[in-house]
Amino acid sequence: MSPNTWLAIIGGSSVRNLAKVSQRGFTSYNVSSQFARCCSSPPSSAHRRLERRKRVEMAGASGKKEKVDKAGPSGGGKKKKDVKKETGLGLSVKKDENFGEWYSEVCKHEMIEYYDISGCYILRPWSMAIWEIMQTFFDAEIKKMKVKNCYFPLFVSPGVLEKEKDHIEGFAPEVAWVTKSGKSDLEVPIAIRPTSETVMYPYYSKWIRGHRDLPLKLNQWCNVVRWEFSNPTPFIRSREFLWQEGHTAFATKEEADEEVLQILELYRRIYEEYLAVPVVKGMKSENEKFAGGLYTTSVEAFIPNTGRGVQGATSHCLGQNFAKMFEINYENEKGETAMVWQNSWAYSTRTIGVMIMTHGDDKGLILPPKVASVQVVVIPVPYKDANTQGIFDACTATVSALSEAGIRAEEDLRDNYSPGWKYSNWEMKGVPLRIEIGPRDLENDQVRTVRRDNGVKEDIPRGSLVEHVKELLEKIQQNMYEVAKQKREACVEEIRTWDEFISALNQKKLILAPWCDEEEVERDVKARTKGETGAAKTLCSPFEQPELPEGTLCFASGKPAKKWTYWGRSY
Ligand code: 87F
Repeated sequence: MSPNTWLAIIGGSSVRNLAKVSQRGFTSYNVSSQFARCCSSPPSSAHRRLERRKRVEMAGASGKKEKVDKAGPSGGGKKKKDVKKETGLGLSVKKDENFGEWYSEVCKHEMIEYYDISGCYILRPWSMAIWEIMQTFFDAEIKKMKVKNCYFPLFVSPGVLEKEKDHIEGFAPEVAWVTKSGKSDLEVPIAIRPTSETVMYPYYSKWIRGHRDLPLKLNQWCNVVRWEFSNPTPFIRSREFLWQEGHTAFATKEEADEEVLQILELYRRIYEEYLAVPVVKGMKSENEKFAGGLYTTSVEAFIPNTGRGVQGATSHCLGQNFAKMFEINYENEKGETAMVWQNSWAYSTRTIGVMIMTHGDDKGLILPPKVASVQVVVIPVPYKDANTQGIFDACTATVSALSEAGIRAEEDLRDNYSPGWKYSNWEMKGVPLRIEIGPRDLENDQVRTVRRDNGVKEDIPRGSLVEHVKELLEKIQQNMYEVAKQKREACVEEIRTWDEFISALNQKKLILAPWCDEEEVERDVKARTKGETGAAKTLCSPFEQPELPEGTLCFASGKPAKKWTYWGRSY
């Protein structure tokens, strides 16, 4: 592998482009300009470039195959009619009509900002808060398992990457390299971590000496860089993303096996309990597992609108492959030299993209209460002759009462927006519950609640505000999960023959098929389904297996089936 064949990224040009973008100042939040967003001044070339790239990147969410321009940081791609209509409030496209554009628009309110380097996105506070809530949960859980946090450097020397070249070979085109400092070439180019096995394991070899050094359980919260060339999509596939990566070493395979499943269960909980997204736990096929490991387990989600599966998180048992490569040996109780058993596991900011795709609707985002940084927004509804100050005070008192009870609540007392505009704005941002307070509510000592998930309105006495709101938030969380699960279940199709498989694939189904579990057969299915929208592959073999009657045949090869496996196109 010559560094020349890898991508070199460094230098000042991107920084200069960034400066241009930030001078545009085209985001506007006042009432009059909301109907003419983006259109008030002639777009600069940086703006035009950014807009062009956004169109290419929208195709990513819809799952269409579009390539990122390999030539440079500005991306580019084929020209497409700009379909965005300015309708002022709300979204300009419907989820069912143009999923890619819908996703992009929803993300922009106010989860991400596009950046002038293709495949890179700014995570705004609205999405970062969600990441932090999941992080708090997961971090506490792994600490209960005696995992310790650490931080290893971002840079990888070519030497250690080379050491691991068998497993890195397939990934090599995605490794980004620093080749210069200022104007001079570096003597030795330095890679930017795409994952940290090669960064961490030399030190595992140094730190693990005797059986008392085991188990070693480390985790780091960090960013990684993978220079992808296809379908950049906010959160789902970006060139830099945030994740946690856990790397553990044990004396026995049994301990490693047990941890793989403990971690996978935490990933299930993140999706199902926090993000209200149903997932399937299962085993990856030989083709789809992490090549450097022994076996890979995953949680898999499904996006009904595009008919695509999405790998939610992975928990790998690495076996002793890396221990061999990096000489991670220890002296066991009998005084013999033994090799460690290792695991690695990760979930990333992709989780947020899956959540947006699952729950969003034609009004915008819908955030599950457990991850929403604002769970309740309180909006005053003053009328001409009403006691405006009294209404404002009631709003403030409501927020205080909710906040004291540990509910994340905010008031919107801005006087330059109408209540109707505020309703739409907070709906677009996905706040799970809205409270409206008007003159009649003040008279009746009540507030009006409006659920974001189903629009149901209710008047509740202020005396029981906190209990009611707590209950409502729990109901919303539960309902979002149930609705998402029903939608996914409606897409599952159990098939037995090749014709049924193709028909289900064309209908964007999540296919459950009896399979012989042979690598060659999966490769063949991929080749036979390759087309515009990407090939079908295995997603996982669910741990919960339906009964497989004796004599059931593989849908693709006609050989005896060994297991039920989920198949589909995927992100
Ligand atoms: C891209 C470039 C270089 C994925 C890559 O899943 C290397 C890699 O090793 C690479 N993309 N991978 C596999 C990552 C495996 C593993 N690493 C630790 C995980 C969990 C956390």
